[in-house]
Amino acid sequence: MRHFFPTFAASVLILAANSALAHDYRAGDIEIGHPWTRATPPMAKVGGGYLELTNTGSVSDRILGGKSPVAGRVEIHNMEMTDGIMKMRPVPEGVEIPVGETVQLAPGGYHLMLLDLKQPIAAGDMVQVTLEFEHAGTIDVELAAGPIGSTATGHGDAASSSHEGHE
Ligand SMILES: [Cu+2]
Repeated sequence: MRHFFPTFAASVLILAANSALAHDYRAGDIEIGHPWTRATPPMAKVGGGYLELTNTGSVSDRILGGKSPVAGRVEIHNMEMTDGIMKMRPVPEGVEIPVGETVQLAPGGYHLMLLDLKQPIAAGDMVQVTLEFEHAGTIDVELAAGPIGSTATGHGDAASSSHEGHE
C-alpha cells in the first residue's frame, strides 16, 4: 500500500487538472462550454457571465436566465448599437438555441448579467450560477473568473467599459 498510495494521489491530481481545463457541462441536450466571468472593481454591483451553448437535441431550446448565491438576480442581456452608442438591454424572453447550432454568450453581445452583487468577483473565483433553460431545465455551473477586462482569449475589450455604466 505504501507504494500504491502516492501513485493514486498523483493520478487524482491529474484528473482534477484535466476536468478544470475542460470545464464543460451538459443539461439534457444542451452542451455548455467554458462558462466564465471576470473580476469586478471593488464597489461594482454588476458582473457579466459568458458561455457557449450547443443544442445537440431535436427541439429548439432557450436559455431564460438563472440565479446565483452571489447576486440578487441573474438576467440575460444584450449589447446593441443605438445611435452609435453601445447599450445594454434586458432580454426577458431569453436567447434561442436552435437545433444543431452553437450560441455564444460573449462580451459585446448576449450575456448573463449578475445584478446586485453581494461581493466583488475576484480573479480565480469560481462563481456558482444556476442556469435555466426552457426545455433542458436547470443546471448548476461555475463561471471561472478571469482578471478585470479579460476576454475568453485573455485580452481586454470595449464592452467592459459599457458594463460599468449599467443601471
Ligand atoms: Cu448586461
